Amino acid sequence: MIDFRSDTVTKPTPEMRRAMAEAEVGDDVFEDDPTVNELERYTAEILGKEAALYMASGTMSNQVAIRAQTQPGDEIMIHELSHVYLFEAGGPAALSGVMPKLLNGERGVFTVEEIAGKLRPENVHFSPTKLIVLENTVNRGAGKIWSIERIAEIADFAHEHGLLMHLDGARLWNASVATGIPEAEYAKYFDSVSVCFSKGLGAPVGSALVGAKALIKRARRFRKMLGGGMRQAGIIAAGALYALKNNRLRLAEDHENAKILADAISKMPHIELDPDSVETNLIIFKVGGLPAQELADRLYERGVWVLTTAKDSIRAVTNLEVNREQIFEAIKVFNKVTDEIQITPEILCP
Ligand code: TLP
Repeated sequence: MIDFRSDTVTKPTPEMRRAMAEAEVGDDVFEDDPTVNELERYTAEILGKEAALYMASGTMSNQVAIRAQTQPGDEIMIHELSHVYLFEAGGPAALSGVMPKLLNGERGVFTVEEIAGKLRPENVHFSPTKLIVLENTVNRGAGKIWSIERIAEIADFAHEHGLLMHLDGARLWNASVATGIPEAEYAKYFDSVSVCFSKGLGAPVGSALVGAKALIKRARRFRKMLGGGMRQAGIIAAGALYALKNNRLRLAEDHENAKILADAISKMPHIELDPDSVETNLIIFKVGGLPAQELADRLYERGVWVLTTAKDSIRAVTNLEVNREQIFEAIKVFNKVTDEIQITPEILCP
């Protein structure tokens, strides 16, 4: 199978497994696992922050960030398409007791005006707004990259109004490789940043939350509370460290592959896609003339695995497991499948 379901599907390579097998370990709840400590030090250094905390997942990292920076009853401002809001099992409500104020904006990117229009003044009736959450790149925005200027404007507004900023940077590595803007340059606008090792970088497990020492100390307690205090976690941290050292720059290949695939399929019947909208490794396209699931099933039968994101749309994510040759193979399959589709009257008028 050529697996475009997600960049989370990657498996550790033999070299990564070797690094994991040979990792020095200790008890991380006592903070004496040298591999976890090195991963945290190195991640904080890349992000230009004082400290980092290894987490079991991106979800845990985002949720701990929210818990550590809010009180129950507070409000967080967040885009309606964000992963934290849509795909983290109601975590902000269940774990932090916060009220989400939903923001709009094209492909997951919002403006200062959007926030300003929805920010309510201090008043005994209102839930106090504490945190603005951004996602970069935007998953449901088909890998959209935030412009650094827009982030800076929002950070200025946040500081003027005493609001904190959290970045869900699950794919911040992709944004940096695509723009050449270092991760630390993005991160400097945020109080907390979550990054993932288990997506494009190809590690089997883990994410990290980075920020100031005091915040990370507080986050460590909430991680423990949620059951995320791991013991000889150096075994998995070694995979993350290997990924960070070896797989960041190669994300450019995933981006080129996404571009090649998008250019080709955008010309095919039943597919609606602007190839210029593809900025990183995520492609989301509309399907016309048949249900998206049916197109996904037909692709699957021929060895190309994609996920539907709605009744009429499909996501394809290029990743470390898919090489250039397989991209060309996948294009052939797309060609065949889209050519074969007969628009029957039932499909046109179900
Ligand atoms: N995203 C997954 C699914 O959960 C949708 C995917 O296949 O894209 N932030 C962002 C922006 C993400 O895309 C994801 C995972 C997470 C956080 C959560 O990471 P994990 O899966 O490690 O909890």
